[in-house]
Amino acid sequence: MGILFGKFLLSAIIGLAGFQVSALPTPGDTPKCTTPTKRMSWHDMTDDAKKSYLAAEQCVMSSPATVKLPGAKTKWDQLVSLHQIHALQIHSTGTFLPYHRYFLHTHEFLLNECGYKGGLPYWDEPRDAGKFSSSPVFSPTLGFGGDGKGAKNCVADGPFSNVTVNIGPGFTTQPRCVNRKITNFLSSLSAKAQVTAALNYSTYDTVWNGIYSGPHLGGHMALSMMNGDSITSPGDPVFFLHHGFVDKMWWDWQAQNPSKRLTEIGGPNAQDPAIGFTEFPGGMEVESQMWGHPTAEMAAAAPDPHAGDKGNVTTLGHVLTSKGIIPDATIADIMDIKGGYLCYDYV
Ligand SMILES: [Cu+2]
Repeated sequence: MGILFGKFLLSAIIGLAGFQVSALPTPGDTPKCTTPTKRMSWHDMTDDAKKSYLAAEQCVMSSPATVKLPGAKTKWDQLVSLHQIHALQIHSTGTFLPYHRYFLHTHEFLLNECGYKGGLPYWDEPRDAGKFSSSPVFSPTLGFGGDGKGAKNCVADGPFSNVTVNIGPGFTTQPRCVNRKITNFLSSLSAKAQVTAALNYSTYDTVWNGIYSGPHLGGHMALSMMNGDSITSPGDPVFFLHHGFVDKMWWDWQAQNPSKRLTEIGGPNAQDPAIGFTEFPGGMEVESQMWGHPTAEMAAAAPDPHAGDKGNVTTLGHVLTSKGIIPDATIADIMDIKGGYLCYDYV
């Protein structure tokens, strides 16, 4: 009787302990994604959703910085600065797609802090290919304002006409306006045929560059955000709609073969000095004539491009950082947009 009771008590304790252990989060645990937020094209959002997104973006731009980053005065500057210090490791590399996915997530966190509760918008660019300037994205009332005006191409109408960005151009930190220059004929590079061609590659090693050099670059050329500055283009909030589309392209490719493509990663994790940005000739040193070199403070803030990789090839262990705006993650965490760490879907 006593032994039996003892055994019962023992198994009850083990059971209880087991229950407690499984109820507590353990390292590596990610929450389940049960109700993914919907990321919609700007075309399809309600007027109220557009207004609420634009208001939150204005709030991010007028909120003081909370994390120390070189030259950053506002939360908006923090985002631009993050892109600036990472610029030579997240473009023309295998980390291009994962870092920008994490970067959108960091932006989403700041929008949430400013009260925006909907899913991030993206821009379904093929719908406007060849005629970007007539897109609803550039509405002065329910969009991002129109084409830039004057010698500096400053956006002159809409919610961002009086915004100052303190990061850039290149590796400098000088106050300037939100600016863009739309070129309609270049926006035909965002047509459906170009997107299909980019997603036709069968391996990650080839598709990242198909997207990067194809519709991604085409959009940047057609919009010339922040004077076409590769280092600080996120200063124009249209960047985040464009990169929402870039992220959607990667996801569409992943979803064609999830058993393989939710874990497939590769490519270099930093620019080759002899090549630099693949879209410009001459290599890093020649290209630095366009945007200078990172200052000592920027170089010190830039993360180790090999962190988590044990070499110069991008792996699932690669560390993604926002320097404390949100916690660091690994590429493994962000591969699945409905994996738990991330929880959204494109509709
Ligand atoms: Cu970028």
